[in-house]
Order: sequence, then C-alpha cells, then structure tokens
Amino acid sequence: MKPSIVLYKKISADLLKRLEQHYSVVQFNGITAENRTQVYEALEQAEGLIGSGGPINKELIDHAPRLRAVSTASAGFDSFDVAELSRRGIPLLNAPAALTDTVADLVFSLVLAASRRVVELSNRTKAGEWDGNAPADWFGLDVHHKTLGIVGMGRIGLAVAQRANLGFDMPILYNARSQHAEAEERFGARKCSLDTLLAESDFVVVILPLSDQTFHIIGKEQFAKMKSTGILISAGRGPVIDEQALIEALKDGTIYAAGLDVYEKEPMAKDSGLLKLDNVVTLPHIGSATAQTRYDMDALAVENLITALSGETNEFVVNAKDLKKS
Ligand code: 8YV
Repeated sequence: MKPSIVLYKKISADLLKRLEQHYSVVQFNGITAENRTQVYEALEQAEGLIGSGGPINKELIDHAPRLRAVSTASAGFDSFDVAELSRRGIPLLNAPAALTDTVADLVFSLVLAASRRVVELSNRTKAGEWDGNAPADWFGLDVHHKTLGIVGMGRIGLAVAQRANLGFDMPILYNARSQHAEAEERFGARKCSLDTLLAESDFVVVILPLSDQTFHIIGKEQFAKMKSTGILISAGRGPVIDEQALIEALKDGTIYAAGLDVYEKEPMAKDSGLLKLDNVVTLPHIGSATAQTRYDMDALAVENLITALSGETNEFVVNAKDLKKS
C-alpha cells in the first residue's frame, strides 16, 4: 500500500500525477474553518503534508501522529510551528530557489514605480489631467547611480543587488547577520550597520523573513534616520515594518515614497491609511505570482516531499540544525 499524504493546495495535473505515483493523495483546497474536520481526519493516516503556507500549528500537527515530512511551496515559513515539528523530528522543507528572480524583478518594478511615480502619474493621465508638458510637481527621482541598501541579504537580496548594480550602476549597501562574499565580490556590496544603511541609502529594500527578531525592525526611529528623499521597498513579510509609523513617515515627508508588496495584515483593510496616499505603490502580495514561478514552486515542493519521505535530505530542510539536536 502507498503511504498516505495530505495535499492542501491545487497543483497542476502533472505534479499531482507525480505525487500519486508515490502516495495515496488526499487533496484539499486550502485548510479552512469548513474543511478542518476532514483535514484532521485525513491527517490521522498521513505521513506527508504538502501545501503552501499555514497556519500549520501544534493543534494540526497533533492530529498527524504518523507525519514524517512537511513541504511548503513558499519561501516563507513563519506560519509553521517549526519548533513543534523539530521536537517531533519532522523536517520542514521550503521552496525559495524557485522564486528568487521573479521576486527580485518585482522588487525592481517597485523601485522604479515608486521613484518615477509610475502608478500615480498613470492614474492622473487616465483621469485626463495631462494638459501639456509634465509640470515640475510631477517630477520624480532618479534610480540609476543612486545607493541601494538591502536589509536581509539572502537569495532575493543577491538577485536585487545584481539588477541594481549591473543594470543601474547602483552602489549596494547591505545589512545581514553574516557577510555575503558573493554579493561583495560580484556586485561590490558593502556590509554596514542598519543605521548606516538607513542614512546612506536612497532606496531601502527590506526582504526579511518574519520572526521575533525582525518584527517591526523598521519603525518611526528608523524612518527618521532615512533621507527625506529616501524610498522604502518592502517585499518579504509585512510585519517587519511598523505600518502605522510608515504611514506617518509618508504623510509628513520624513521619507519620499514607498513600494509595498506585503503588509501587516493581508489582505489589507479596505480603509487602510496606505490606500489614501499618492506616494505609495501598493501591490497585493504578488512577488512570486507568475504562472511559471508558481508552477516551479509547486514542483520543487513536490520533489522536496518525495526526497524527505524517502529518508533523504537536501538544502531546503529549514529545521535541519534542530533535527540534529533532537
Ligand atoms: C507567496 C511568499 O505569496 O513564498 C513566499 O513566502 O510569500 C509568496 O511567494 C506564497 O507562497 C503564497 O502562495
């Protein structure tokens, strides 16, 4: 008999077939208040769990006594109880490698859109406001040769540095726990303190995962340290930024503009203060949202699950160190 797994997202037919070659698959479209009882029932037998994001909490894990591996088709894993999985010796695998360039492309579209006021001026043009030469109060800020600071130098940070440095001749600063030799060698990136990065960067690109350490790491104090012409880009996890402080900073001119793909609450409230500001570009968390990349993320998650359930490991096990300890 094939081992049983729970799949809690829609995936393409060929990927489902690949899973079915190995496992008996019980599929759900997300985990919701309506289907939770059925999901818990299916989990009683499941040796594997695969989907995208969570919450995959202790309550859910407790319903899965036979679970041996969890695989998520996402880079982020903040909605998983990793400590509980580790305690039970269960590897959690994520899929960051599949989305790096796609998210970096989107970050760059935010850099360009926020500085050159692309969305605001497109809206004004559509509203019939273009009467002659663009007036001086429609002018934006240059991108090329400006300094770009990256907070969180991971895979995506490196791909942003590549675009900025090779494409737009931008000097790169970065703040990260450890030195990134490749970013330094290939793109001349310079590691510095967060305060120096905030003070010297024209663009502050925040691509941090969410954890207790990163929650609200950028708030009122940090905005005050940025240039008044500075632009904040956020495309990792929303709660890393104190959104209320950001709204104030955008309103009172502490900073020039922001380009956002992620928020403290998603979807954001329909009356969010962000939606009333011209100097913010607001995207609906689409960093990885191209058809190809979403397929690639699913495909990597499928391979990751197969790898883990066959007792092997790879670079995508996020709790590898903790598993060794337990
Ligand atoms: C997606 C993401 O929104 O990978 C992540 O962590 O935030 C995004 O790529 C997510 O995977 C939901 O599909």
